[in-house]
Amino acid sequence: MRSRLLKSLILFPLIAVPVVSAQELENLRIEGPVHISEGSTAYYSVFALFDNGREYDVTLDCDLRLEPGLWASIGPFADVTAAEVEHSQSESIRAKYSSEFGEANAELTIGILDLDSDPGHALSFDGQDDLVRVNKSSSLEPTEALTVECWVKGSGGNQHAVLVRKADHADAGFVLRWRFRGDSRVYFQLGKHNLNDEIWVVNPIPNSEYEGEWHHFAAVYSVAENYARLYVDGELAAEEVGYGLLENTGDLYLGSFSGTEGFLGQIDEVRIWSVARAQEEIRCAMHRSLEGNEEGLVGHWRMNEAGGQTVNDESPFANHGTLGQNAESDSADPLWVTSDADIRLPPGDCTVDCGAIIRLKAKCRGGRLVAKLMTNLDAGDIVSFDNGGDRKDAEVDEGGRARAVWREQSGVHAVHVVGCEQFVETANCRE
Ligand SMILES: [Ca+2]
Ligand SMILES: [Ca+2]
Ligand SMILES: [Ca+2]
Repeated sequence: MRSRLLKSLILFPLIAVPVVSAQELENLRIEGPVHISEGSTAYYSVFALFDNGREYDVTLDCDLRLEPGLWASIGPFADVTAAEVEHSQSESIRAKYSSEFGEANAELTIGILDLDSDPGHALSFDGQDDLVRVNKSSSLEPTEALTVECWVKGSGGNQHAVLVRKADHADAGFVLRWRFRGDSRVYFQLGKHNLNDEIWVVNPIPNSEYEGEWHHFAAVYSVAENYARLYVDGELAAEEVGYGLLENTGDLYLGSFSGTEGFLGQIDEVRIWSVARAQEEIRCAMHRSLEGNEEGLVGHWRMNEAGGQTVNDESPFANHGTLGQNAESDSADPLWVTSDADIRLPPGDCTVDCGAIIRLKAKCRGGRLVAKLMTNLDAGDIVSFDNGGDRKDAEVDEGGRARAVWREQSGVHAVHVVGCEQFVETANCRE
C-alpha cells in the first residue's frame, strides 16, 4: 500500500447551540464531505437529534476522531499536520457525544483521494472487433529500446487477444497480447512473426489470476542490454534475451488488430516509451499520473475523454487515436467506462537522489514498524520505502524528513530506500 500525508484536516464547528431543553438524545449525525483529497482541509459538523424532533450542532462538545488507528486523533480545532492515511482508501470520521440527555455515536465513511489524478475513464472492448487505431508515426517506432505499459481489467476474448499491437501481418513489430494461440497468459512478442523470427516473453501466471481486476503490465526491450522483459504489477514476470534492432512500420492498435484478435475487457493509461524503463521507474510511475514531458515518453493515452471518437495522446507527439473503424460512430467503437484503476498518485520524480539522503532508521514496537528518513531533499519530493516487497511512498516534509509505517508486523524486517539500496536498516518485530 502506498501512504500519503494528509495535512491540515481540520474539524471546525459551524454553529454551536447550547442544549437546554429536557429531552432524550436519540441519534448523532456527522455532516461533511465524503470525499476529500490529500492535503486538503475539510470541515465536519456533528448534530445531535432528540426525540422531540429537534437537533442541535454539538460539534464543540463531542469527541471526534479520524479512524482507523490512534495515529490520527482529532478534535474540534485540532490541526492534524502529519496524519498518515492510505490513499484512495476508506477512512472514517467517528463522533461520540454524551450529555445528561444520553449518549450516542456516529460514523461517516470518507474516501481520501488525490482527485486531481483520478484515473477517470477507460475503454471497454467487446472481445470481437472493438479497437482504437493510432496512425503510424515515426515517433512510435524506436529501434534501440522500448517500453509499452497499460492497465488492464481483462475477461477473455479471441485466442490471440490484443492489448497493444504495432505490427502488421507481414512486418516486424511488437505485440502485447492478453492471450496467444488460446494460451490464456500475457505475451510480449517481438520480431517477424511470419518468418518465425521472433521472441516471446510469456507470463508464467495464467490470466485466471487477474481476470476481473485491474493489473498493470509493462513490456520492456533493450538492444544495448540484450533483454526483453515483462513486468506484472511492477514485478519481473518473465525475461528473454534480445532480438536485435526493432522494426515496426504499421499502425498502432489497442483492443484488437484491425477488427480481429479482439480483447474482452477494459484498458486504461497506455504508455509507450522510446527508452527501456527500469523496474524502479515502472513501479514508481505506474500508480502516478505523468506530467507528459518525461524523458522518452512518446505515447500517452489516458482515456479520460469519457466520450467521443478520439483518445488523445498527451505526449509531446500528439498521436491521437480514433475509436473503431472510423471517426463516425460504428460497431467497432469500444465503450467509455469509468475507471477504478489505481493511478491516483500525482506526478512524482521517479529518480531518487541518493546523495541527498542522510540517514535511515527503522524501529518496531508492538508490531508497528516505522521507518524514518532524514534527507536534504525538497519538501514534497516522494521517496519509497521497501519492507520485504511491501512498498510505501512518503512525501518529504519541510524538515527533509519522510517516514513509512507498517502495522501488524512480526519477525525481523529489512527496510530499504527504493532506488538507494545502500540505505538499509533491520528491525525486530517480536510477537
Ligand atoms: Ca484513465
Ligand atoms: Ca468510430
Ligand atoms: Ca463491436
